[in-house]
Amino acid sequence: PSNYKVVVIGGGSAGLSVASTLSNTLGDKAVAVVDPADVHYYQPLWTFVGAGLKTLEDSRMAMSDVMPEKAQWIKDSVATFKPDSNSIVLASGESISYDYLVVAAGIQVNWGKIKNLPETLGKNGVSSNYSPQSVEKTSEFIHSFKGGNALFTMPSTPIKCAGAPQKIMYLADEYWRKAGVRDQTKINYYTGLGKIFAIDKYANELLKICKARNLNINYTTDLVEIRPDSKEAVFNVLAGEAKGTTLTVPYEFMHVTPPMGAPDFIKSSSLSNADGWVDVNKETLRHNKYANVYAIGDCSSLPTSKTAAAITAQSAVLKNNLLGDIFGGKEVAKYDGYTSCPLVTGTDKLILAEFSGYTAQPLETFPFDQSKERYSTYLLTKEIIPDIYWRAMVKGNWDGPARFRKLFGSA
Ligand code: FAD
Ligand code: UQ1
Repeated sequence: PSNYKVVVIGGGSAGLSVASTLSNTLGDKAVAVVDPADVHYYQPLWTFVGAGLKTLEDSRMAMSDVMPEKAQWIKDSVATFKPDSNSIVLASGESISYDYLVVAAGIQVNWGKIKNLPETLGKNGVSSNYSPQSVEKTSEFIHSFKGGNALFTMPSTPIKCAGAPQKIMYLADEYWRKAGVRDQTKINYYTGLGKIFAIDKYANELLKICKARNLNINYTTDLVEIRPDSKEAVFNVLAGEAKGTTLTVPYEFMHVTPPMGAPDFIKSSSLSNADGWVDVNKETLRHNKYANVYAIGDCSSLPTSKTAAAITAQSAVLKNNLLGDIFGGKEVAKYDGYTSCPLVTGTDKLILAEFSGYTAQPLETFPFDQSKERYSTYLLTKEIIPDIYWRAMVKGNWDGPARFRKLFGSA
C-alpha cells in the first residue's frame, strides 16, 4: 500500500525504538519505516572502536535484521514533506501518505564545512570517530603515533554526544603514556564553546583530569580549515582579545569532530523551526503546527543534549502520546529533558553524566556520585548498555533508566 497508519522517517536509534512498539501494537503493515541505509549502527560504540577497544563490526547490524518484523521497510530516502496533505515524497518520486508521521532522521554531519576535510579524512594522521568510514583510522593513527602535536577538535554547533570529542582524547593520552611516547607529545583540545561540558558538576571533574594529565584546553576556537601539505589546522577565534582572527597550529595527529546541523531536507521543509530542527513541543514531542506529526532524537528541536540515552526517555513519551491519539484514554506524558553522556576517561574509568537539559541539573540513576571516575560505570557502558541496546532498545522495550532512579531513590 502507499498509505500507512504511521510512517516513521529513519531507522536509527529513535526510529526503531518507536516503530517496534507501534508495529507490534498496530499490527502487520500498519507502520512503515523509511530509510535508505543498508546498515544500522550503534554509534556510541565508535568511541571504543576509535581507541581499538571494540571492532566496527560490533557496532553494526544489517538493517534488514533490526527492522521490526511487522513494519514495512521502505528502502528509500524522504525528499519532501507535504504535511498539509499528510504525505511525503520519496527520492524515487513515489508519494506515501500517513495518518501519523514520526520524524527520526538524525543529525547531518557537515564534513564539507571544514576546508579540505573530506579529502584529508583518514589520511596522514587526520581522522574522526563520527563516520564508519574513518573511525578505524583513529585507532590506526593513535597506535602508530610517535609523538608531536596531537589536536582534538569540537565545533561550536550542536553535535550528537557532546562528550565524544574529548573521550577519545583521554583514551589516546592513556595509550601514548603506555607506549612511552607521551613525553614527546603535546595534547591540545580546541573547542568552539566556552566550557568543557555544559553541566558544571561534570565539567569541574573533567577540568581536574585535564590538568592532572597535562591536556591543554583551548576555548572558543573553531576549526575551519586543514592544510594537509604543511600539516596545519586553522581555527577561527570566536571570543577574547584575538576575536575575529585565525590561529594556525601544526599537527602530527588530529581527531576532528565536524560541525553538524539539521538535515537539509528538514531545514527546507515547513516542519522546521528557525534553526532547521523539526519544531516540536519540548514536553509532548508533538509538532507545534501539525498535530499528527511527532519528532524524536537528534533531528528534533528538543532543547537537550542529543544522545541515544535521551531517546530512551523520549521514545516512551512519544509512544504514549501517539497511541493516546489513536486509541484515546491515555494521560499525556511529558519529557523532562533527560539525557546522558558516558564520559570515558580511560580504559578502566568513566564519569557517567546524567542530567536534564531542561533544568541543567543532574538526574543520576545510581545512589553514588556519578561525577567521580569509576570502573563499574565503565563496564556498564562498554559491555552492558550495548546489550541493552540490541536486545531491548531497538525492539521498543527500553524506556531508559528512570525506573531504576526511582527504585534507588537517587532522585
Ligand atoms: P540516527 O541513529 O543517526 O539515525 C538516523 C537515521 O535516519 C539513519 O538510519 C539514516 O539513514 C536515516 N535518514 C537520514 N536521512 C533520511 C532521509 N532523508 N530519509 C529517510 N531516512 C533518513 N549517544 C549516547 O547515548 N551515548 C554515547 O556514549 C554516545 N556516543 C556517541 C559517540 C559517537 C562517536 C557518535 C557519532 C554518537 C554517539 N552517541 C551517543 C549519539 C547517538 O548515536 C545518537 O544520538 C543517536 O544515534 C541518535 O539517534 P537518531 O535515531 O536520532 O539518529
Ligand atoms: C542508555 O539507556 C542508553 O541507551 C541504550 C545509552 O545509549 C548508549 C547510554 O549511553 C546510557 C548511559 C543509557 C542509560 C542507562 C543506564 C543503565 C544508566
